[in-house]
Amino acid sequence: MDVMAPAKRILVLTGAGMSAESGIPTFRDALTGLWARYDPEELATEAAFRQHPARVFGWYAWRLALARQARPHAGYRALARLGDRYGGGLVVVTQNVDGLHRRAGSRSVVELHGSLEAFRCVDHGHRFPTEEVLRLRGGGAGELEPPRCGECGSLVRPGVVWFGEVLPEPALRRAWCEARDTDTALVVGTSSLVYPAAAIPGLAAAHGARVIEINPHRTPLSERVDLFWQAGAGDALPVLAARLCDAP
Ligand code: BV8
Repeated sequence: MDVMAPAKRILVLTGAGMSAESGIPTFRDALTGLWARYDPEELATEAAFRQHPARVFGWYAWRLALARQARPHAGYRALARLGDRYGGGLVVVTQNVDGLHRRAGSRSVVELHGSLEAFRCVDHGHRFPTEEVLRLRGGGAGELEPPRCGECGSLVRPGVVWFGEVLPEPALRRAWCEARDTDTALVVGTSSLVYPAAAIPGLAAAHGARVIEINPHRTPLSERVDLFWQAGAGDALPVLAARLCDAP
């Protein structure tokens, strides 16, 4: 923990494990029940959506409802507290699409992979109201026919970044800049398997940053970090926040 004491700037990179203690399954186990037989990388693609729109849209509508019901746990609140303590010196770069960092009060959040709250038409990007998606009712087996865009009649898709799609340029640019400028990278709840997000800790380290990982399990990043803290986000982050915020 003392490895973080001299931190002037902190880049926090989070993944699905950050939301596990808020009851949202991690990406690799998000395919529970109805979707258990699919590989997430198969469902989280435009091709899968165009081939099986009701299956893919049903999965995202289910995840949106789950995210809306979820409450940010103590680890989220600890990151918001650290954000208040470090002001502009702390940024949360998240791979998650559930919106929980902002709901917990973090003000500097970069959403690399979009948001479950954003829907748009698959062909022209016309925005579609989230509340209308929440009012839809599926035909069973978790499937849900996507609505049609009121402007052009195309299918409506979730506003997330699918595999094979480029990340939003402003978000990616901000993440690269923060990785180059930070002196501490805190990597929480990610399997460090999906790129380009997984390249962020290495970029920070290449520019002299210390890297700390919080995860109950080891990952491909674990042997390259300055400190591997084997713990859940909800346990470790409040302890870290108390140490850094209450220190004289
Ligand atoms: C792209 C939104 C250009 C959708 C997601 C090299 C460079 C660039 C691209 C690639 C590359 N190599 C391969 C690629 C292609 C691909 C990729 O990375 N594939 C992987 C599988 C190898 N990348 C892309 O396609 C990206 N696009 O680069 O565009 C391009 C285009 C074409 C070809 C080449 C390049 C787009 C990637 C974004 C995809 N969208 N999400 C949705 O949410 O449905 S990715 C999605 O999966 C998540 O957002 C997240 O990023 C990822 C899942 O990872 P995690 O968040 O880490 O979750 P996971 O379940 O895996 O792990 C949870 C962890 O939590 C575990 O370690 C667990 O131990 C831990 N944990 C559990 N409980 C707790 C905990 N930790 C703490 N506390 C707990 N309580």
